[in-house]
Amino acid sequence: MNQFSLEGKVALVTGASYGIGFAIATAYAKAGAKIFFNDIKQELVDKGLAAYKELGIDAKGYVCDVTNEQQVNEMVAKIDEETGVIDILVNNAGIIKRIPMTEMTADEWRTVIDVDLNAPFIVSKAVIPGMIKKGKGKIINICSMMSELGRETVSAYAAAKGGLKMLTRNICSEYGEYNIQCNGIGPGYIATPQTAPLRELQPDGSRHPFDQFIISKTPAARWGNPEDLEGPAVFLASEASDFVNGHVLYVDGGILAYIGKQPK
Ligand code: NAP
Ligand code: GCO
Repeated sequence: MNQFSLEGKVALVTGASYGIGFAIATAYAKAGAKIFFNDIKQELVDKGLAAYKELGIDAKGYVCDVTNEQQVNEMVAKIDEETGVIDILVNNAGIIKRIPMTEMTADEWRTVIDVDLNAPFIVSKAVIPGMIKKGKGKIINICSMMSELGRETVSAYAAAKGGLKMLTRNICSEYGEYNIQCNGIGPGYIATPQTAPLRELQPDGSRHPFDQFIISKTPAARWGNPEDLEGPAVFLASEASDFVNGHVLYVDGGILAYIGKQPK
């Protein structure tokens, strides 16, 4: 049996109407998994369904706010009833607010922590009992460079993603004995709507200063694409990683290993 196959597996990828989640879910479908995803708005779920259909993927979409425990529990129960226990959970849904910390309100802070850290707890808590009953399961948390590094204006996001790295290790520690593997993927700087403001062309047509900064900090000298995450995500969802647990796999083109290109 191909140890990278996801044939017949039930995969829930949160926030996967587009972006990184969509790419991961698409890769899972190509590996044989049944795809379930959610988004906050019906219009985005519909947009996602159409995009999956265009690729020949018969995904199922739900309107569900991952910070709402009742909505999450109802979604997981529906998937369980209609198709079966969730084998693979990807906690992908996430937001960022780029505000200097001293200018960030407590409510803005709480909103980021709620989506990026509390929600992975809520969704993981909802799926783990079924995985225990089934005797196996895979949870993949989408972490970040900010699970390891800080930078100006992203205090809440970095705190959340740092916490998500430790939640990953704790789920590994607490549920590894039930043959549940919980790992993280730490994408580098990926070209999605979330990072579009950092790549906007300047009025004079030049590249955004942050864009140039990331190019100088990445040995691969390019932004990542969502497709760069597909192989690592399939690996962590498959039997090939059954003895990999509590690990964050950084898919960053080498950023974390590199001091950065010296200015000419
Ligand atoms: P994105 O383009 O902004 O997509 C995020 C997705 O999450 C959207 O579908 C969004 O739906 C959904 N979402 C947000 N809040 C939600 C909620 N409360 N309930 C349900 N869905 C919700 O982001 P992305 O770049 O694909 O990033 C996906 C994940 O990767 C995030 O966790 C992000 O932190 C992480 N990440 C991104 C990068 C990068 O460079 N892009 C790098 C490292 C890590 P709506 O459109 O309805 O809000
Ligand atoms: C930012 C970016 C990053 C990326 C990602 C890097 O403002 O610095 O949005 O946070 O989204 O998390 O791994």
